[in-house]
Amino acid sequence: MTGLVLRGSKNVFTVQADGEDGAVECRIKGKILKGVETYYNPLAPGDRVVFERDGAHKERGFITSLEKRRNAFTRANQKGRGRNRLASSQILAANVDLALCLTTPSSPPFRPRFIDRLLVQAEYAGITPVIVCNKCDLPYDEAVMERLRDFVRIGYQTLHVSSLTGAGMGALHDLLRGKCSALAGQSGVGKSSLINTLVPGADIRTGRINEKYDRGNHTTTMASLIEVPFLSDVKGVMQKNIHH
Ligand SMILES: Nc1nc2c(ncn2[C@@H]2O[C@H](COP(=O)(O)OP(=O)(O)OP(=O)(O)O)[C@@H](O)[C@H]2O)c(=O)[nH]1
Ligand SMILES: [Mg+2]
Repeated sequence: MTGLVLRGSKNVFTVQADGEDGAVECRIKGKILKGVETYYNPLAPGDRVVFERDGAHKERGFITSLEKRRNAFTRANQKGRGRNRLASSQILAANVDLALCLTTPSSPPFRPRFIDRLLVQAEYAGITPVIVCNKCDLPYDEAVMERLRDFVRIGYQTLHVSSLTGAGMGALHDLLRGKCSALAGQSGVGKSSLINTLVPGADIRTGRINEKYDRGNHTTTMASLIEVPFLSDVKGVMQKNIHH
């Protein structure tokens, strides 16, 4: 059987079987998965896999191979020890059309270097990046506006949205329609909040901005592929924290 990896940790992955509704909890069969490159982690949301169902438990299975990836959105991983450059990279998401680089005018503070890094990661993978400035209900400093305009000047599409007020959501819908997108940005920029706004009922846990340090609390710890059902042709939004 074939299916789509929705999420997973080192050993167990949730796979949506093609043509079926329910998900299957799959382990990797054997020590090394056929088709996997030497990344720090074997599989990521968006990967397409071949798997076998467990005869005794219909909701469990074994992944036997990985279908060739169209692209891989990765980040350097300090935990990696391999001599191979790829061995120290973590794959965050596979087979994505858009990388949404999420930022904020403040709370947490605007960090253009963080956006630079996400843009490089996306460009390196051949994935189209789009800058999404969430919390546009908060005031913008002129210096922040100027840096955002620089990104526009060098050719990057930039949206301003607010998951709190719903501002800009129409433009975001138009951007996401029919595409599979990876959502990335520092803790507290509102990745989970944005998905809760896009997917009514998703109920993803959100965190508070730590007042003393003015940053997020790393509330979400696992990437997952989430379908946006009311836009029937939207394949999914991937959500992942990136902690540099
Ligand atoms: N003012 C304002 N606050 C927002 C908006 N979106 C999210 N927030 C707040 O920002 C805080 C962090 O939001 P989260 O959605 O948990 O952020 P996250 O990016 O998922 O954070 P991690 O899971 O830690 O990576 C919460 O207190 C949200 O209520 C917005 O559009 N405007
Ligand atoms: Mg989150």
